Amino acid sequence: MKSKILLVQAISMEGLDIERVYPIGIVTLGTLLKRSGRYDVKIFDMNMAANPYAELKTQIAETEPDVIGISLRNLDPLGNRTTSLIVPFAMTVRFIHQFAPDTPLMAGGTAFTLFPERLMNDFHEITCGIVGEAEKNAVPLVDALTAHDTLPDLPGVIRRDGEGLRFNPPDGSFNMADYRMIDRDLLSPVDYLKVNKYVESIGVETKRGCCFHCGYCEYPKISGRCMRLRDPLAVVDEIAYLKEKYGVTRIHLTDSIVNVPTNHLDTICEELLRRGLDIHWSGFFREDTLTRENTKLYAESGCESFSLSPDGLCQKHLDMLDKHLTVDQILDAARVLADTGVIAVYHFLVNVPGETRETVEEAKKLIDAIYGIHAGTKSLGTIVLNLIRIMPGTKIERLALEDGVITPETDLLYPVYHDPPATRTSRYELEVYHQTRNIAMWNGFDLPDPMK
Ligand code: B12
Repeated sequence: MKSKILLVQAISMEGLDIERVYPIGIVTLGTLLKRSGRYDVKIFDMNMAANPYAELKTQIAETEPDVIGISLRNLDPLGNRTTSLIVPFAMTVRFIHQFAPDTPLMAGGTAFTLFPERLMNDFHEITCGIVGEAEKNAVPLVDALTAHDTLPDLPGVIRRDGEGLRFNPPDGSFNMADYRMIDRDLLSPVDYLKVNKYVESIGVETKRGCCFHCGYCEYPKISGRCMRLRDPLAVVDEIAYLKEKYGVTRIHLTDSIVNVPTNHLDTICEELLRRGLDIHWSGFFREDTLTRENTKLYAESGCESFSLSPDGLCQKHLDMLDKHLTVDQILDAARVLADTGVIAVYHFLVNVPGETRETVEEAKKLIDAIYGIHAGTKSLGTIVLNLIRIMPGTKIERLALEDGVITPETDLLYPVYHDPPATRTSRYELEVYHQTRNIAMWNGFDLPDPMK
């Protein structure tokens, strides 16, 4: 007889009006367990439930699981907000323990991966966890949980050992050439197709890992620095299947950076065109590999929004953030993107280490230049200005400690932003500056020359 596994996607957002995301991580885990042939898997996404805690109780009662898994995707909503998603996670863990006190509870997901030891120490209800990807360790771990054996010390597994913890760091060694399309029948994408206004709720992976070293970023910690690629044709097979089986026509390619290496994305787009797959897609792009030819290819193959995260609003900031990018490269990319007519959205960071009156004025020049370039085709979706969420182990954490923005006692599990008081208002000044231009662009207002 098969053992029963209940997988729970913890609350990933604040409020109900926020854009939802199909939980590809937990569905990947469910697929691995189901394909082992030893498990019946049920997935419950609390984000789609009208009354998530009551429905969780019902799910546990109906399933009577042998093991429960909980996925924590997000720590907090970012975007300068101070709400913590650890709060609903804590409540969920406690409810699970109350309704299924003897059932082993296994945790995982991107946010769990960022604070595994801390979360295991804070929440004793969690039996064990997987840090990073689950492809090579989930089945042996669940086998041991169901057999009541000692848990295996495989890379990525964190478990209790008496009063302490044993943690074998992940090695990111899963070869993405071996990736098999996940079993979305475990959680139908159909319910996710009508819930959002902007974001493509259905994600497809084309690769894992990120080779860049941006000073604030945790992506390499989550999936490694080596970019591991899926077969581009298999990616298109998956997109075609999603369209045919579930009617999915809008897809987010979930890679850290979708257009590096460039030829990988180019092959995917050429194949989308060759098969005449009429779908819309988006992803996060790096600026310095965008050309007139490849942006045209991306647009023709269905790219409906170019998301960019140049981050630095002036050269000094770009260098400090280790972006290995120049202001000119950002503007060159803006020009080729604007010519496609497809919406571009730029994400920048404000009040970063080294913010001064001069950097704020430089930032205004870059904002003007971007608006100027996109004005003709009205292709600037928006500019998003965020503070840096300080994460452990990053260059920004080190600088924030040196500058006294945080102290060694500052608890980074909960949202802490780099926002030194002396330059705190630069964010609002730049927000007014860009929003005024945004409204003028979309409504055709004339603006006085900002330089006068
Ligand atoms: C793609 C992406 C998006 C896309 C999603 C589009 C879509 N339709 O899917 C967009 C741009 C919309 C987005 C939005 C947001 N995102 Co986002 N996103 C990502 C990104 C780049 C990839 C996530 C992904 O799909 N990975 C692929 C899957 C297969 O991997 P996985 O989830 O890690 O799952 C594996 C393992 O974790 C494990 N696993 C997963 N669950 C479980 C459970 C158990 C029990 C076990 C054992 C194992 C396990 O097994 C899986 C297979 O190996 C990550 C960063 C990254 N590099 O991971 C950020 C990331 C997850 N996002 C993040 C955040 C914060 C957000 C937003 C709140 C940002 C915002 N303000 O809008 C929103 C929230 C949206 C929502 N409703 O949840 C943060 C979360 C950490 C944090 N700081 O809180 C990350 C880590 C980025 C960051 N800034 O550091 N995101």
